Amino acid sequence: MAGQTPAMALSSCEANDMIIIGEKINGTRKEVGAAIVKRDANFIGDLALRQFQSGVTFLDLNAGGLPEREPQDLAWLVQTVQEAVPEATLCLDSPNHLALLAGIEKAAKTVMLNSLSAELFRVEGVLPLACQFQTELIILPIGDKGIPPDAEGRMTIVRQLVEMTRKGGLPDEKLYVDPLVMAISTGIENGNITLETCRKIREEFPAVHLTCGLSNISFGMPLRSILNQAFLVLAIQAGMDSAILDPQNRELRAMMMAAETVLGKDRHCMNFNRAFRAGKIGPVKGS
Ligand code: THG
Repeated sequence: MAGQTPAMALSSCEANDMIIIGEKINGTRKEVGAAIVKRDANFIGDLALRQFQSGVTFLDLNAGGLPEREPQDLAWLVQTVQEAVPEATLCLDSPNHLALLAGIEKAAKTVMLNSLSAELFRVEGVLPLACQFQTELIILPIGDKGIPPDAEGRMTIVRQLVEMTRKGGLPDEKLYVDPLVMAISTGIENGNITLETCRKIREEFPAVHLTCGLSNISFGMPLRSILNQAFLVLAIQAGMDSAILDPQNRELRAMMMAAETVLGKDRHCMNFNRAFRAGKIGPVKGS
């Protein structure tokens, strides 16, 4: 785009709107895990619809539970969510390629896969699926020796993985690199390491998206939502254009839009004004 300032060039997302991946359908959450076991389609359908209506691009589906049940559980989740919200695009959240394949086979349209890492079983299992079905793909800088403690170590893995996806014919635009967010309560530099990784990825791979599991930052802390908001603002400044989060958290959504606006990613402040007039941010209409 002509006349772009360096700050604007940081964003890979031309339509200045964050790509939100709704986190709530996750079997490790107690009520969701129980609903999956009981095959409670109303409960899951309702969670899907409410997230969709609050504005998400993708709905994350994580079956959790026992590994041997995961393929059938994820297939059921896909079918159930699709019946409740046919327009939704799904993000299948599992390291297990058999579960991902079972989900893909039930899905009406192309999904996002969450995720590929450099662990051998995922390179052998998940990468071929992403290339074959041309899915959107989340990439994690985890290797066979775990998560590298610093940004440069994470970059080494990201470089390896991007080389593999390029070889497999998946365009960079379909990649969502997750720099990995670790709890600030377990390491004082955890936030800074993630932010530094974001900046390096943005610089070296301008066409990829950047996403993360935002609320990991606040595990084990009070006032989690406030910490999540602070981190989201900094991550957006570092080039994050997507996040896995609770889309029904209005404060978080308002903070996200405010950050994009003051960073010059919202032309004529149009998104912010529109969202306010539509009652998507600010006081709940009618109260
Ligand atoms: N990266 C990638 N995928 C991921 C994660 C990541 N998938 C799973 C997880 N991390 C992101 N998903 C969740 C889902 C739920 C919660 C946190 C992360 C959670 N929910 C609260 C609960 O269940 O009580 C409530 C949420 C709220 O009220 O805000 O904690 O890092 N690629």
